[in-house]
Amino acid sequence: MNEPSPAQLTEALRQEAELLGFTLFGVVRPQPSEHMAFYDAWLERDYHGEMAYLARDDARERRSDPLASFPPAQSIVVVGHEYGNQRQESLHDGPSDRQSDNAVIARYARGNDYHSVIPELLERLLAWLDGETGEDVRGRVLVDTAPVLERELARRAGVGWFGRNTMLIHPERGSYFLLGLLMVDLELGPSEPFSREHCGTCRACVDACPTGALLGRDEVGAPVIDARRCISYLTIELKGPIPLEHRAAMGNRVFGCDICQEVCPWNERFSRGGDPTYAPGAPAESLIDFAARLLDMSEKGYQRAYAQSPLARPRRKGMLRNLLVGIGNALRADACDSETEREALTVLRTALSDAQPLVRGHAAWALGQMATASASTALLRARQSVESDPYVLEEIDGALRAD
Ligand code: B12
Ligand code: SF4
Ligand code: SF4
Repeated sequence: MNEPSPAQLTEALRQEAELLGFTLFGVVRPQPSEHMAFYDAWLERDYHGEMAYLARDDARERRSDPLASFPPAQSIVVVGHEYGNQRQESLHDGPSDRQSDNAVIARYARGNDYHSVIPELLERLLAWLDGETGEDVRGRVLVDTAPVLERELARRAGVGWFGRNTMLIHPERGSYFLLGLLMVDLELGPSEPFSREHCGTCRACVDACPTGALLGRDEVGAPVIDARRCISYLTIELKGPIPLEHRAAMGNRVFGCDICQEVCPWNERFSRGGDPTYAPGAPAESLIDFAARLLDMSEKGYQRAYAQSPLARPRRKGMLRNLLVGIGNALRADACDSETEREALTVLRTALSDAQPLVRGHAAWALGQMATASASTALLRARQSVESDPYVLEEIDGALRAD
C-alpha cells in the first residue's frame, strides 16, 4: 500500500479528531509569529495587568516562535472543542437574566476543566498517528501550558477570524470553543488560513462590555482589550481586592464572563452546543447559597470539591471575594426584597469574621451596599472595633461612608 500524502494524512487526522469531539480543526507549519510587535505594544501599555507570566522575557521570546516550545516540530495541529451555546439559559443565565440573584459562571467553566480534558484527547490523537503511520511520532500537546500565541496559529490554521471582542470566531460555529495544539515531527498538509474578518460594521460586543474593556480595532485591524478591566481577569486572574470602580459593573458574574460572546450575532445564529464534559452538573445556585456553602469550607475542602473544575484557580478566598461583590450588587438592586436582605445579612455577618482579610474586606463592601443601613452599620461598627488589618479597616471606612 502507498504511504498517504501529507494532505491525505491531514484529512484522516481531521476525521479522527472529529470522532474525539473536536469539531474545529486545522494544520499550520511552525512559523514565527507575525503579531509580536502588537503583543509587545500591548504589554507596554500594561493591558496585561498582574498576569506577569505573559510579560516574562523568556516566555516572550518563546511566543515569538512556536518552534521554541518543541524544536523538532514540522506541523502544528490546531483543534477547537466546543463548550456551549446560547440555549443554556434555562440552566444558568442568559442575556435576559443578568439581574437575577444567581451566581453566573462563564459557560466554559460550568463542568470539567478543559486544561485536563483537551490534553488527554490530544494524547489519544498522537497515539492514533503512531498507529496510522507505523512510526514513533514525537509530539507535544499544548493547552495554555506553554507560551504560544494559540489564536494566531488557529487563525492561520483556518479555524476562524479575530472578532472585535478579540475572540476567534468560526463562521459556522461561533466562538464558544476552546483551543488545543498538538505539535508533531511529521509533515502534514497545511490548511487554508482564514483571511477575511466578518465583523463588518457591528460593534455589539464593544457596546455591551460592562467595564469598557474592549477598545475596538487598532490601525492594523487588530482588536484590543484592556485585560485589567475584563471581568474574566478580575474574577479569575486578579489575586487581591477587586478595584472599587469595577465592582458594580460585575453584576452577578462570579467567574469569567461571556457577555461579549452572548451579544455576538455569530453565536446567536450558529453556536450549537458543546461537549457534555463542559455541561453543568447542577443548576445555577443563588449568590447567597453559594457563598454560605464556601464560608463553611476550608481551603483544602474547597480544592477537593473543585479539583476537576476551573473554579479551583481563584481558590476559596478569590471565589468568595467574587460572590460578595455579586451579593453587594444584588442588595443595591431595586428589586431586592426584605427576605433576600435578611438572608444576605446572615451570610455577610459570617463573612465579616472570616480568617481571610480579602473575604472580610469584600463583606464590608457588600454591607455598605444595603439599602436599609441600620443593621449593616451595627455589624460594621462592631467589626471595626476588633479589626486590625489595614485593608479591611479601609473597606469598613468606605462602607460606613456609603451608608
Ligand atoms: C491571557 C488570556 C486571557 C486574558 C486576556 C484576554 C485577551 N483577549 O488577550 C483574560 C483573563 C482577560 C482572558 C479572558 C478570556 N479568555 Co482567555 N486566554 C488568555 C491566553 C492564556 C493568552 C492570550 C494572549 O496572549 N493575549 C494577548 C493578546 C495580545 O494576544 P491574542 O489574544 O492571542 O491575539 C491578539 C493578536 O494576535 C492581535 N491580532 C489579531 N489580528 C491581528 C492582525 C494583525 C496584522 C496584528 C499585527 C495583530 C493581530 O489581536 C489579538 C487580540 O488582541 C489564551 C491562551 C493562549 N495561550 O493564547 C487564552 C484564550 C485566549 N482565552 C480563551 C477564553 C475562552 C477566554 C474567555 C472567553 C473566558 C471567559 N468566559 O471568561 C475570556 C474572554 C475575554 C475576551 N474578550 O478576550 C480562549 C479563547 C478561544 C477563542 N475562541 O478565541 C483561549 C485561546 C484559551 C484556550 N486554550 O482556548 N483570557
Ligand atoms: S468578557 Fe466580559 S468584561 Fe471581558 S471583554 Fe468581554 S464583555 Fe467585557
Ligand atoms: S459582536 Fe459584532 S463586532 Fe463583536 S465580535 Fe461579534 S460580529 Fe464582531
